[in-house]
Amino acid sequence: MKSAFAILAVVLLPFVSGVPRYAAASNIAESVGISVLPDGVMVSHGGNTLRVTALRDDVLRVTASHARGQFPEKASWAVVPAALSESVKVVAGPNSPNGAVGFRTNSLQVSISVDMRITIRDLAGNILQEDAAPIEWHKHGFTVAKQKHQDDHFFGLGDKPGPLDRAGEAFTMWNTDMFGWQESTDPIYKTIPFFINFRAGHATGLLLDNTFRTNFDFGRSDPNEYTFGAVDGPLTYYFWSGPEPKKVVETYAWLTGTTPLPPMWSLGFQQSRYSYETETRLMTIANRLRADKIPSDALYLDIDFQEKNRPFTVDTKAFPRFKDMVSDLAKDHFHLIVITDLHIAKLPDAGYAPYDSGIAGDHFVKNPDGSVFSGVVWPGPAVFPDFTQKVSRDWWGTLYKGFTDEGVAGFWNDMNEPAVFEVPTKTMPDNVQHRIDEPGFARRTATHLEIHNVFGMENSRGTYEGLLKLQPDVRPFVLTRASYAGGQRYAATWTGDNSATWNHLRQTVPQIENLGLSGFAMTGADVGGFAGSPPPDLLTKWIEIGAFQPIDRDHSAKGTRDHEVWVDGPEHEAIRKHFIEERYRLMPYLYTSAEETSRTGLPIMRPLFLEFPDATTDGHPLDNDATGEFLFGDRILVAASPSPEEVAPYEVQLPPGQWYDYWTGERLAMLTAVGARDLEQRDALPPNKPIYITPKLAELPVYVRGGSIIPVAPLTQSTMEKPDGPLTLRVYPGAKCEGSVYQDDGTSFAYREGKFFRQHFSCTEAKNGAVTVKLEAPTGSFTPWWNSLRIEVYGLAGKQHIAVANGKSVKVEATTAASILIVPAASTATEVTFR
Ligand code: NBV
Repeated sequence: MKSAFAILAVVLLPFVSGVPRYAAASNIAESVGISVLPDGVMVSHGGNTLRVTALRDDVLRVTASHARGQFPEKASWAVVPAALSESVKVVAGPNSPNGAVGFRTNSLQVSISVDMRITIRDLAGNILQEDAAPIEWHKHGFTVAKQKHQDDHFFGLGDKPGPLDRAGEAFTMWNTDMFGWQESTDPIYKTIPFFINFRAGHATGLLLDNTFRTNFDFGRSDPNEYTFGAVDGPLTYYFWSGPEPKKVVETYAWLTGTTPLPPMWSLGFQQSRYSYETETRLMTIANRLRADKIPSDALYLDIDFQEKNRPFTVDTKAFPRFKDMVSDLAKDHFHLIVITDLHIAKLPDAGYAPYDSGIAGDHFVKNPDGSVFSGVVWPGPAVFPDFTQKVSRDWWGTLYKGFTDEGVAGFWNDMNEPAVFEVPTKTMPDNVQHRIDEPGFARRTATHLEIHNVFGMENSRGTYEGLLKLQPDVRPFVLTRASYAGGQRYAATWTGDNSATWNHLRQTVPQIENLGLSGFAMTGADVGGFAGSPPPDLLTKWIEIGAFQPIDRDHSAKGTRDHEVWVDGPEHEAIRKHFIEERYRLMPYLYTSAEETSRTGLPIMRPLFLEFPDATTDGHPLDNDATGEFLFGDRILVAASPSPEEVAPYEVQLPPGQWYDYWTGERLAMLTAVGARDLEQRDALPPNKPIYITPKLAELPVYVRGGSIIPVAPLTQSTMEKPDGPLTLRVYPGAKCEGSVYQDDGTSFAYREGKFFRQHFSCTEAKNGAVTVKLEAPTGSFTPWWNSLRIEVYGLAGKQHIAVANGKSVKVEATTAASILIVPAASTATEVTFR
């Protein structure tokens, strides 16, 4: 199939749609048809047809039909309708003498050879992507092969374990319940068939929108090619160019949606266990968290809180005052999250409402003979909602009413790959029938082979949309284990059943980063590890690092030792508490990052190459050298050890530019080391010299990018508590110095009507060392909790004792680290110069 065939000329074949304009005589048996479309081109040969159209100037949609079959339906579980219906006019041509046809947009040139290989260039003529072979059609599936260069790097693909850069690896997409997965395990829970190709500082994106079992090979089989394909289903993919990696991530969000603004409490520390089995145990945990002043916001109930593992029930012997308990917890500023697995216990005539109402409404997945499919999971024999029917999702959503009425704040959708016990495939049989009844899709029945990978996403969608109906002005919090591309619209996620090992702690960094690049900004890994019992030092280090990850949830499996912050005595507890406290101080910064995510799709936890694509001289991602490092938001760099169990010093490689020590505020001397003087040229600096860190249990190196203004709050014990004191702005002078703070009520949708508070800040550093901090006039109608701003300028070495605010000179407080001035919060722009 891969041999290129020679065609000397082309003829026009009739097309049902499109505007044929190009024809030439053929002197060979097989002919090629070309149809020029307003938004692209269609090429046909040997019964196969390829259509490449432009959704935007920088976004292409490629789709193909095989053996005179029909084009795939223009419907998608991943791509949002608004993006799917976009198109731009293109300019046809140039068509080359060798038969290649093409078109041009305002940013891309597309050329399709007579054997239907696509080459995509930017307007300067640089090749961005090039087919290495014609499409390989299999019995039902296909493989697409692209040219790979030695310096190609690949990111994304969701939760796949292993290194951040996926070059040289191969992967399968098939959502799988994988208890105790390891670094080399594939597949695990999610299918996010999207990757970023990064080469020499330039990035492109590709989403293969096919829900069947798909595969990706980034040069593992052939170092000169990368391939992707599916066993069945549509050949439809989207290609887009950055060239900045951030732009690629933003465009992925344009295609598949963003992570919605989460309730603020979900960014607090979360305590979980499989399981807190009684009310007494749960309340003991809650009370201890408050007594020991461990800031925290959420507690979880795992499957044992239910009556015989039956979803949507409560074991009233173990939880006799469930409603009052939830309300007691709420009074103490705890939000309760309960598990609601999708497998409904098969209990006819037993008065179990989820089963009875599901049967009455015909909401369960069926066998080919029309009987309801049943499989064994936690409750024993169970039935499974048909989440690809909107009406069944709507019904599923109503099941939450009891819990929302009782004040339960969040819901956890586990086992939704879907997991089925006692069968070798660990899931439903391939031939199980799902009904697709969904706006935008043709109504039809599909086998499990097609629906398996979207089942978990549609489960979490049913939960999310159901909660919105029950409580229209409350931001839902849903945690899902399985999902598909676009699933970030409905749920946060976690990395499933990891292990209590040092390697799994290390693994949290690339895994959460790749999930963030793949749309899932609200992600965490079970802190301390799920399977196995972490030794005290491991748990401590994990709590330190987890404090800087988007979802910070301590969780553990049955039979493992206790995991809570205090279990290893006062010394460990003090260290752990210190880091969780720091997370709470950083809550204004974290919440501002989450708000940015909800608009742009840029993740909260970021790999270095996202912010610093040009950090290395040869254009490889700096992350490949600095494997423990990650960015928390766009400004704070956490330099965890690349081998967290090691005692020897490790190397921290900071991206070019000025950096500050987060803990001390000290301006690092790296600039002087490379002799740079011009402040404005800091971005173009050569690599910084490495810093050597001797690992210490109580310490985690954290740095702040020069040119940042970080909003920080007085410590609280939960996000529900009003901070007492000013909002602190930690100002770290440097190039393009800026920052912002976003606030709202933290729970409702009133921000959509303008009830938010947003303020931008900037700073400039004069040659004489004076630093001017500008506070722009805030926007929005929400009144935040602070009345004053405490401006702390770092890196001034305590020299600045005078500040000029609104034309008046005032004495500032100077510590060894910072010059500090408190100013009233104002509704107009304010400027303060420290000199
Ligand atoms: O519901 C129990 C567990 C849960 O704690 C865990 O987080 C999930 O990933 N669940 C899996 C099912 C059983 C795992 C052994």
